[in-house]
This record gives sequence, C-alpha cells and structure tokens, in this order.
Amino acid sequence: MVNDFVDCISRRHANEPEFLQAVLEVSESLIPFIEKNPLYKKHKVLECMTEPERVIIFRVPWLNDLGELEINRGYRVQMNSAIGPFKGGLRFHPSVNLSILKFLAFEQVLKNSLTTLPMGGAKGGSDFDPKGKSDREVMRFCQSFMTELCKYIGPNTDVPAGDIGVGGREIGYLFGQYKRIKNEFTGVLTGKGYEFGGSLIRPEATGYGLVYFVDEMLTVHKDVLKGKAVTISGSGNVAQYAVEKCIESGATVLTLSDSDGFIYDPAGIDSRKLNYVFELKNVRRGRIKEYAKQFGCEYFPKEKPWGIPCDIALPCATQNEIAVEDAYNLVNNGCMLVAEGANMPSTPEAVEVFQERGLLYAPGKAANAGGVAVSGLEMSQNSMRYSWTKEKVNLKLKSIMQNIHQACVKYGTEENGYINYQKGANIAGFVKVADAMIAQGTV
Ligand code: NDP
Ligand code: 2IT
Repeated sequence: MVNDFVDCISRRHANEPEFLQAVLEVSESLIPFIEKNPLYKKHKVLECMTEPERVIIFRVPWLNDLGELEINRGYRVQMNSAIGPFKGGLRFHPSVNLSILKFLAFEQVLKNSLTTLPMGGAKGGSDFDPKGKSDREVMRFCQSFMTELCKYIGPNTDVPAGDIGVGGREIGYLFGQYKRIKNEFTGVLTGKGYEFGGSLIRPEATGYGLVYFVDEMLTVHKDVLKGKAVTISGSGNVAQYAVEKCIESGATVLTLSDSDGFIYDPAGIDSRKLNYVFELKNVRRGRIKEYAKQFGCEYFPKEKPWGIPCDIALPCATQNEIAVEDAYNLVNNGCMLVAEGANMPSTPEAVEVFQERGLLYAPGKAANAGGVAVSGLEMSQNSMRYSWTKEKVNLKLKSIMQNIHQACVKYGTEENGYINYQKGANIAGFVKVADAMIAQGTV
C-alpha cells in the first residue's frame, strides 16, 4: 500500500508541493497503522481524506484609495465535514495559493479532531496583501471577499476565523458584511470582538495553548519552563501571546522576527517590552526592527533566529521556516524542545534531525490546536447566546491541551519510550474522522 499510495498521491499533486509535503508526512505515520486496521484500508479512508469535499475559487474586485479597481483571488477549501461543520482560518498573504490552502485545510482536519470538539476542517483566504493598505482599503476588500464567500458558509455549514494577515480588524469587517447581506446575527465567524459574540481568550488561545502544551511535554521529563531560554519566530498573534505566557512561566524569550529579519534581546523580552510589541504590531503595524532601535539590542536583517542558542524553540511565523541547516544549528547549540506554533514550520528533513537526535518535538497540529479549540468554544457560546468568563475559557483551553498531549502519548510512545508526538497526533486525529466517515457512508 505504501508505494501505491505514495506514487499515486505524488503524481496527482505534483504541482502542489506544500499539500504533497503535508500528506506524505501524515501518511508516513498512518500507513503502518492502516495496514494493521484493514477496515480503514478497505474503505480507502486516506485516499478519500486527501481529496477536498469542495473547493471554491472566486474573483475579489475592490477599490483602492485612489479609486482604482484591484482584483484578487479568493478561496475556500472545504476539506472534511465528517465530525462537524467545516472550520478553519482565512489567510491574507501574497503567497496564498491552492497548494498552501489545501495543506492547511488537510492539517486542520486532524487538528480539529484532536481538540475533541465537533469541527470539520477547512481553510481559505486570498493573495491580497494587507501590508501597507489603509483601514478603508482593508474594509472594502473584506466586504467584497465576503459578498461572494457568504454563499458558501454559515454557523452550521462552515465557520471561518483568522490566520496570517487576518486578525480582529478583518474578522470585524467580514462579520459586518455577512450580517448585512444575510440579515442574520449568527456565529458564522470566530475570533470576533467581545462586544459582538467573540469569546474571551480567543486572541490569546494559540500562543497560550502552545505554552501549556510545552509545559506538559516538560512535565513528562520532570522539567519546568522556569529558567529556560526560548527563541520565538514571528511577531504576530501567535508569537505575541506565546511570549506573554513564557514570561508568566518564568522563561526568558530572546528573539522575535518578521519577514524582514529578527531581533535578539539577550536581556529577555519582559512585559514592558511586550506591550511595546503589541502596540508596534497591532496598532501602528510597524516592523520588528524598530524594537531593536527602541531597546538597544541587535537586529539581523533577512535572517531567522535559529542560530541563537536556546533550550526551547517555538516557530510561530510560517511554513517551512526551519530548514535542515537550521535544525542542525538548534540541536548543536543545545536546544532540547521544539514546539510548533505555526503550521508545518519545520521541513521534513528538519523533523528527521529533531527525531534522530531525540529532541522533544511537537507538530503544529497538536501544539497550536488551542486557537481552533477556543474557536470551538466560541461556537458553543454563540449557540447558547451566552458568554463564559476568562477563567472558565482558560481552564477549558488548558484541559484540552492536556488531553491532546495525552492522546499523543497514547498513540505515539515508541518501544524505547520516546514519545513520537508527530505519529501520536496523526493517528489520534485520524481515527475519529475515519470512523465517522465510514459510519456515514461517505467512503
Ligand atoms: P500574523 O499575521 O498575526 O503574524 C504572522 C507573523 O509571521 C508575522 O510576524 C509575519 O511577518 C510572519 N510571517 C508571515 N509570513 C512570513 C513569511 N513568508 N516569512 C517570514 N515571516 C513571515 O499570523 P498568526 O500569528 O496568526 O499566524 C502565525 C502562524 O501560526 C501561521 O503559520 C498560522 O497558520 C499559525 N496559526 C495561527 C493560529 C491563529 O489562531 N491565528 C492558530 C494556529 C496556527 P510579516 O508581518 O513581515 O509578514
Ligand atoms: O490554523 C489554525 O488552526 C487557525 N488559523 C485557527 C482556525 C480557527 O478556526 O480558529
């Protein structure tokens, strides 16, 4: 089966490298498991899961501030609805294409299953670049995007949220347009403002959840975050709240980055400096190099932070940001744990290095599931027309991250005791979706 499946999938998706990468990574752990469970083989579940239920591609025309017409491309990949309505973020970034969104939607299916909440998997977005655009331009773009997307989503059908380039501002504009067109106030998006149905802790959830997961990984080895040196990439939503939780746990965060370069602050990013980052990135929408100027530390243009010695690395920017040479740098400098805040930030060769050298390595679909988990909790609160306190949502988030960790240990512990979190997350996420697909006769 291994060769047949791999040959077939490689041929079918030769022009979709990121999607192929994600599928091959998952199949490596799943195929031996499927071989031992003939029902999944008989129903060709994996073959079926790698074909989206539906893909929507559409034109997004909008007017810039000069009154000129601009055209972008919009997408929604509705990958799998076996265990709940389609669910997953929207990404606005010039690199967005079908391959990237299919990889993200495929990962989302397994991730959402791991949360134990009833959510299928999807991803969408556009090649629109919000950088350098005025608020009004972003608003007009979001309105045009939603004018088409609203035909295919709904609180019981498909519930989008944020991802790269889509935060509270964009979700607000998208929600407003959906409400205007449909004349319905419903939980059709998550990550909304608190005043109009957003859950408390949703903005914090991915970063906090990542650090809760790291805590669990360390606990297995009778170790703690306190006193650890941490390198983080990115400086957006996930990175910011990962820093906040690291500070709270007594760890020292040394780096942050954006697509232009990274800052190295040997004294550590404290709460005062983090407040500066919040304002810099979320209000002024400036570049991370301004941090170096403000606090008198080093800035490395066009470089990634993986050469800085650390105990723990948390990639929180984008896919394939840790190449094999970065992995060797991390390992040779004494890094003991890598947990992915971003989706698929480590290349397959980098993951091999981590696993061969016995690092604690957690893939994004397990470690960053806190974001979509609290999105699931936002959906529940919207259905009840009720909202829970910060404390309650935070406790639920922590318990979900602990359960995901447990599931990884259950399915991923190898004979020599090494916890292969990648294998554990893939199998644990797969089983629930596969059983639901077979039961519904969808395969
Ligand atoms: P943001 O848009 O808030 O921040 C993204 C950060 O990553 C920015 O600092 C950005 O720099 C940097 N970045 C983006 N693309 C690139 C690139 N091609 N090369 C280098 N740096 C880049 O996004 P999020 O923080 O929400 O998302 C970060 C990662 O986390 C993504 O992989 C996303 O899929 C994943 N994720 C997000 C969740 C969420 O709830 N938001 C949930 C789970 C995972 P610049 O500003 O220069 O572009
Ligand atoms: O990759 C992800 O899990 C997200 N961008 C969050 C998706 C969501 O629906 O909250």
